Amino acid sequence: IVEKAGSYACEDVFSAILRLLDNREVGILLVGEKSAACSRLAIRLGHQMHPIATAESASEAMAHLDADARIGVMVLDLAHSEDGGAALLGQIRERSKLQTLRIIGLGAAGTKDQAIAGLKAGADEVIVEPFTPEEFDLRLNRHVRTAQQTRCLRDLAERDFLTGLYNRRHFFDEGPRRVAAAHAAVPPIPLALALIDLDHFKRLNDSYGHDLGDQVLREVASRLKQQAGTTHLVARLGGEEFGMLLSGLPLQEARTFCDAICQSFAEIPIATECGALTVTVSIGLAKIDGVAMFDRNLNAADRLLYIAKHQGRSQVIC
Ligand code: GH3
Ligand code: MG
Ligand code: MG
Ligand code: MG
Repeated sequence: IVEKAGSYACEDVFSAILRLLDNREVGILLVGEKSAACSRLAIRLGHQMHPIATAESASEAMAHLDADARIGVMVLDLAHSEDGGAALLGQIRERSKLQTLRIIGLGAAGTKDQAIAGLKAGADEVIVEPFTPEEFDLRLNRHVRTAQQTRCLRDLAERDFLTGLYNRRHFFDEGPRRVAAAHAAVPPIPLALALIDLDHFKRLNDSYGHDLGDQVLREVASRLKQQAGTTHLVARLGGEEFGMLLSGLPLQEARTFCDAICQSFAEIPIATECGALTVTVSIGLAKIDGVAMFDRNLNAADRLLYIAKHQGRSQVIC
């Protein structure tokens, strides 16, 4: 990003980044005003579909960070703004989701004060000119590795091992956050909570074995994930029970959405090594109507699920 004097050049910084791109898990965001350099990089990388993004301003940087969860490391030219990036760093560190973003500040020679201000504002480290490409390479590499490890630990904490869906812990963390945000929105965003339980799953295990049961659970999870898309939050809450927090759907539309889920399971069998098996689901669906009511709404959905089971399964009760 910093193209002028010093014992390194923009090109060296870029080639250090290029060497890291084998691992596509961690996206890198470059923030600086040297637009010519940034666009040259973009052109070079554009052909290769690497998760690299460039931004010239703080607002552009925030937009990238909001839109692309793969970004794990940010390289920030501290001279990109009058305040040495302090406002951007502060804004980033305020967001819970961006607490673990690794931030490397780049400082011009003779700007030690700015470097310290950058560290105070939230940069993990500041590299001050002059530095060699090798040094930059080593430092960047370390941050990318840390970002990978953090991501790995986060996945272990919030994902379900069998299906890869979010787990119960994450559902109960993220659910109330989404409820609060939806209530704070103007106008408020309607939410509904669906509890989805496989019908007679024990029989399937008893007839075909636990391994096949696992295989079916993975396929069910994959379908639910696809149905939830990026709008709705889906998690495996336990055994053969899944939760879905539906955003932006009033109860009647949520009902239609859940009916479609129910119907698709009844109509489309799951391909397994023991042949095509039809697995139906029952759904209890409750409207969410209070910020601090996540647990209570889940209980309501659970009671409705119980009714769905007693009324013959493969149906939605709301
Ligand atoms: P219902 O329609 O009333 O929900 O009947 P069900 O048989 O699905 O419900 P029940 O609660 O009686 O049994 C749930 C079964 O789910 C029992 C258990 O063996 C199975 N199960 C739970 N977790 C797993 C898992 O991780 N893998 C497999 N293969 N089976 C699981
Ligand atoms: Mg049960
Ligand atoms: Mg069941
Ligand atoms: Mg169950």
